[in-house]
Amino acid sequence: MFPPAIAPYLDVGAYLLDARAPASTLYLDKLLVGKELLLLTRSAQADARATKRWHAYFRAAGYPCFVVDSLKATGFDGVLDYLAGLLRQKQELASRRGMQNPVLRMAALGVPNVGKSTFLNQLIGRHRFKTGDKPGITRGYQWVRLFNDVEVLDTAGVLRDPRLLNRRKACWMLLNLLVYDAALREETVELLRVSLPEPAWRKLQAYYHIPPEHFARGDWLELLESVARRRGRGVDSDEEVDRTARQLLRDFQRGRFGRVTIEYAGESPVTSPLFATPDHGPLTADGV
Ligand SMILES: Nc1nc2c(ncn2[C@@H]2O[C@H](COP(=O)(O)OP(=O)(O)OP(=O)(O)O)[C@@H](O)[C@H]2O)c(=O)[nH]1
Ligand SMILES: [Mg+2]
Repeated sequence: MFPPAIAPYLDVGAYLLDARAPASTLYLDKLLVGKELLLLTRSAQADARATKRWHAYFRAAGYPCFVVDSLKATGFDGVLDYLAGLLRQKQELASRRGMQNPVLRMAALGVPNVGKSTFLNQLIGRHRFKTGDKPGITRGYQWVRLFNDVEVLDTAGVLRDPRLLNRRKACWMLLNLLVYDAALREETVELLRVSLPEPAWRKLQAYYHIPPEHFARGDWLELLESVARRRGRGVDSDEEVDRTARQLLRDFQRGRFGRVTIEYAGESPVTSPLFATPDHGPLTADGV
């Protein structure tokens, strides 16, 4: 979150969305309307065709949008060109008004652990912002100069609207945007189960050495049983269920089952209240 007093000085609100679940990770800020830049990040972990559709969907809705992966350093040329274009516009406007040396200011925004600091580090080409694989690494906010005339602001992940958040918790936990919570394990493992495409199932089966006769896609607990059995364990106690669920989620998050997209453009509604869809105009907070 950034202090509201900064908003008028920001030219770009760069929203980092997880390419695997863009609908659940987009929360537009009312202080930055018209300054949005959407970045579909972690794209190397998402299904490439699904990400392409999201990209087209956001472009059709009128938002500048780029597909990036901050660890693989892909997609950054497009972002830099876009920022250079904005800077030129700002310089032209400033010179018409007799002002000199304007600075373009951009804030990286998005849910905890989505990859804001990693994106900025890659953009800057140096490790200036602290990163880590659990939510809540960045505290407060921090400015860094990208070039002489571009400054970027790193912010802490925001959990703002509890009503929207409650419906997204399982998705966030699946993507490691929320720390493991036993109360959400059933919903989260079930979401993983129904989201895995056939090739990912085959990878999962091979990864845990699950023989076909043991392999059941039946329900979330059967899936955990199959995973636990590989280690000669069961899921007879709460602790064992938790241990196995954590392991399964961790393996998914490390990409052991390949590229998996959880939400598809046109199927999962974006519920951020300020978002305007291509067809329906602004949505209400309930996404209807
Ligand atoms: N594969 C992949 N991993 C990424 C990418 N971006 C970030 N990560 C990983 O995601 C984790 C979180 O990254 P951060 O940059 O710390 O996330 P953040 O949004 O700044 O998190 P907070 O400051 O806690 O809100 C780290 O382990 C990163 O290595 C990406 O594009 N691809
Ligand atoms: Mg951070």
